[in-house]
Amino acid sequence: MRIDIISIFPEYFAPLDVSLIGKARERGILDISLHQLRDWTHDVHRTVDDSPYGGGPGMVMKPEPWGEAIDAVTAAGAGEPRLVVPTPSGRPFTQELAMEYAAEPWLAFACGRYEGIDARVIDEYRGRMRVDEVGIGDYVLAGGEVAVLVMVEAVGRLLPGVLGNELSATDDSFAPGTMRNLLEGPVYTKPPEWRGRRVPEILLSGHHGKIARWRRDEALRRTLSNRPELAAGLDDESLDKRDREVLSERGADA
Ligand code: 6GU
Repeated sequence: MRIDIISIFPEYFAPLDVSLIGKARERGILDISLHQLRDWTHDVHRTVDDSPYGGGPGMVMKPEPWGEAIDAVTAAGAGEPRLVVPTPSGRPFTQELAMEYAAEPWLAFACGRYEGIDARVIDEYRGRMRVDEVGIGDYVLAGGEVAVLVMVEAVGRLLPGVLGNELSATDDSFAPGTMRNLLEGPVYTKPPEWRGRRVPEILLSGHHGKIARWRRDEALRRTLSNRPELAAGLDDESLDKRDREVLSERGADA
């Protein structure tokens, strides 16, 4: 997969040299290029922002450097990328969208700072390629860079050959399938007792059926406790009698 990232702070992306994503790049599974937006300015100050029309606080990113940058980056390749514009006003980034992106051959990220990018830039490229405005949660970051790090990691780990264990990606809390909309329960490793705390005996029992049932109980309890709106949205069809019992247990706060 090819990924282009345009930003006024390409240094923000140093973490992409490390760990899982760094290794995927070394192996040629991921081809990530960073671009300095200011390289497409023409004034001595390399200006990328200006005051908003209509007034208001902050600054808006000017359309001309963005137009030149996106034209240049997208000209250097076959076809067009899917253009992702990180913004707190975007659609939510979810595991489902990560999986959709993982199936794309080419993604381009346009990182805004300040109050955002002049809206005509998005209108311009919507006529030419798929453009998504995407946010990563209900809080406001100083710019799109950290959101792009989040998205690239979530997408990159789904690419074939990136995870050592190909099963790990499908067993995640949000992956569609059996675990869809259920959080993962607690996990344990050796020693069997640490500071007087025992690992739940069921996990040492070797009863695979009982272990699977216990894990599902814990997943349901954790979902109910940490994400009640997810628990409420669980489809009745996917719940058995025991699931319903666990979900109706009174919590300490009930
Ligand atoms: Cl994508 N950008 C910014 N600046 N803030 C955010 C965000 C993105 N997602 C959540 N908050």
